[in-house]
Amino acid sequence: MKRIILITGATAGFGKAMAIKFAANGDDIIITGRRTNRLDELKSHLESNYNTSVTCLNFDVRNEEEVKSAINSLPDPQKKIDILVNNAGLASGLDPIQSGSSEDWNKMIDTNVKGLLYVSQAIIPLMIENKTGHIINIGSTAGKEVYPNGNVYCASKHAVDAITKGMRIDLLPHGIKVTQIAPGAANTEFSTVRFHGDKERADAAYNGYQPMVAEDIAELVFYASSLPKHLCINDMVVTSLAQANSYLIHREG
Ligand code: NDP
Ligand code: 8X3
Repeated sequence: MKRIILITGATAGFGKAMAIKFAANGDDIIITGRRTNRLDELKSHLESNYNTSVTCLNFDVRNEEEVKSAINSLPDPQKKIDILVNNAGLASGLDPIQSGSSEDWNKMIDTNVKGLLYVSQAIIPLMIENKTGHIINIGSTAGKEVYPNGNVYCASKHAVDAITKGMRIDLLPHGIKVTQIAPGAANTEFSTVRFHGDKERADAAYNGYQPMVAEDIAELVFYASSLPKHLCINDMVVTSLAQANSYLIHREG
C-alpha cells in the first residue's frame, strides 16, 4: 500500500537516500530542507524514475512559525502522514567545552532538539486524528556515549534519545510507533558541515576505515518502517564494522 512519508533534511546524506529508497518502494514523499534547488532536483529525479508523487516543503526546522505554516500548507490528503522521519540535524564544531562557540552550540541545540520538537508537534496531532503513524528519530551513537570535544553535539543527541523515549510513552494510547535509529560514523556532508566547510578535515574523519554510507541508514529506516503493525523497533544502534562505540574507531595504517 502507498504510504505518505515526510522526511526532514532530504537535501543531502541520510534524508536524500531515504527519499530514494521510499520512492523506489512506490511511496509518496514529502521532502524538506532549506536548499530549494536541491529539493526541486530531487523531486524531478524521483518523479521521473519512480512511481511516486513528491511534495517539497522549504523551511528551517529552527523556525517554529515556518514549520507550522509549511505543514498547514499541505493539501488535506497529504496531511495523512504515515511516517515522519526526523532526520534534519548537524554538528557544528568539535571543540573542548571551555573554548566552544555559543554560535555553534545554539545551532546544534536549535536544530537537533528544538527543530525536532517543532516538526513533531506540527505532525503528531494529524497522526492522532488518523489513529496511526510512525515517528522515526535519527539519533546517534553520540546520544549513547559522550566523546572528547563532542560535548554539546552529544548532549543534543542524548536529548533525542530521551525525547524518543518520552514520545513513545506519551503516544502509546494513540497507537503511534516511535523508533530511534542511532548511527555511528557515516560519510555524508555531516563532517564538512561540522568543520565549517573544511573539506580536508572532513575527509580525514573517514581515513583508514570503511565508514557507513547514507544508503546503509536508508535501508534500516526502511526496514523499521516496513514491519507488521504490531511490531515496533524501539531503538537501533548501528555502526560500521570498524567502530566499537561513539569514540573508538579502528583505523588501518
Ligand atoms: P548531511 O549534512 O549530509 O545532511 C543534513 C540534512 O539536514 C540536510 O538535508 C540539511 O538540509 C538538513 N538540515 C540541517 N539543518 C537544517 C535546518 N536548520 N532546517 C532544515 N533542514 C536542516 O548530514 P547527515 O545526512 O549525515 O545527517 C542527518 C542526520 O543524521 C543528522 O541528524 C545527524 O546528526 C545524524 N547523524 C549523522 C551521522 C553521520 O556520521 N553522518 C551519524 C549519526 C547521526 P539543508 O541544509 O538543505 O537545510
Ligand atoms: C554523528 C556521528 O561520531 O560524529 O552523529 O558523533 S559522530
